[in-house]
Amino acid sequence: MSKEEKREKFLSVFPKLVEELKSILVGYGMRGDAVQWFENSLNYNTPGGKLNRGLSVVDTYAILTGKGSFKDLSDDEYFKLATLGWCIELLQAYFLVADDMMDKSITRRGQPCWYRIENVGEIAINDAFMLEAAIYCLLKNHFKKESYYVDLIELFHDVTFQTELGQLLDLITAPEDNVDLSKFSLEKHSFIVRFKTAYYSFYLPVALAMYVAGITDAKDLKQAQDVLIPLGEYFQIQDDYLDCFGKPEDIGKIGTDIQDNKCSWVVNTALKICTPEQRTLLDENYGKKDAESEKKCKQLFYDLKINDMYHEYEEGIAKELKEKIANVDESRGFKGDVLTAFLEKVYKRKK
Ligand code: DMA
Ligand code: MG
Ligand code: MG
Ligand code: MG
Repeated sequence: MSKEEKREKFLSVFPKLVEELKSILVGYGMRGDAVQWFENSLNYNTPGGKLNRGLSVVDTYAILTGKGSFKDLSDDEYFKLATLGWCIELLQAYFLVADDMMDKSITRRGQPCWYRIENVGEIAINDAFMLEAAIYCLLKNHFKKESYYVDLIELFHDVTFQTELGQLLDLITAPEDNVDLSKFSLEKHSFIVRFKTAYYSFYLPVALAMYVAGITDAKDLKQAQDVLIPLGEYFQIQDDYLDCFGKPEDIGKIGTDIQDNKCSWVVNTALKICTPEQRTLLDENYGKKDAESEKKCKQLFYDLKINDMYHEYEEGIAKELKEKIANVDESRGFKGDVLTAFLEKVYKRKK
């Protein structure tokens, strides 16, 4: 099955889940306009991205069970795995709706951020909560009878909390009114991004598929984590890089990290190599809420050849991760190919 066919098949499951979620509201006797609102929020915020996280649940399961091509999965099996995949996409939707408000972003996936839609505004906060709640409605409807039901719930809860801790660090390391670049470091950055991105984007899809496949030895979950967390860090470094150097038409969003005073990989790398004069320019312009100051910072990042350092980093980390994957112990049923599939999805991405 081609990549595009896999995506279409996965997308075709979503409307069924939307109907199922709507019927819960109808069962509570909710008014039609409320049901319609929830449906609009689900459809606006959940599909429309790359769907890497959701698709990876099905992919990982197929690799672990030796059903490498999707066509070997039964319809029921596929639907279950895809439902779990959509649960991660709902978690992602929940985080993004809130993240865009907190980061004051303008666009997401090539359209206005949800909170910027007319008549939505701060109702988006409640919509975010409802996107999260939808996860547990779906888990209950489809997995309650499984022996691993509690494991799935605990995994979602743990990973959600880890992400929220990461978001907390991301936000309090970037105060709006007090730019102090001496507080930034690549070590701090690494810690933040592992929490805000790596657990839910990389560890979660694999761990979910492992539970369904029955490959849940603590040693195997750890093997997965030992590669997926640094891989997730690499992914967020790409996100930071693309925020500054990517094209909005490719990444579907307009970068905000410079104006938001974010402790991003780009500024941390610049801080490591800049001259005292360049440092003064950054002190005076980074985190300022105007396009002129942002432009000066961006120009400095170009002058410092952050692009070259990024490509160097990318080659180094890809090599390191490949070596780690080569050393995976497959004796209990876990497969290094699961991790290779992730690395290939991420390596040299432009969006
Ligand atoms: C991403 O941080 C983390 C979460 C949990 C959404 P970010 O603000 O860099 O993401 P984006 O660049 O997509 O707004
Ligand atoms: Mg953001
Ligand atoms: Mg953010
Ligand atoms: Mg970003």
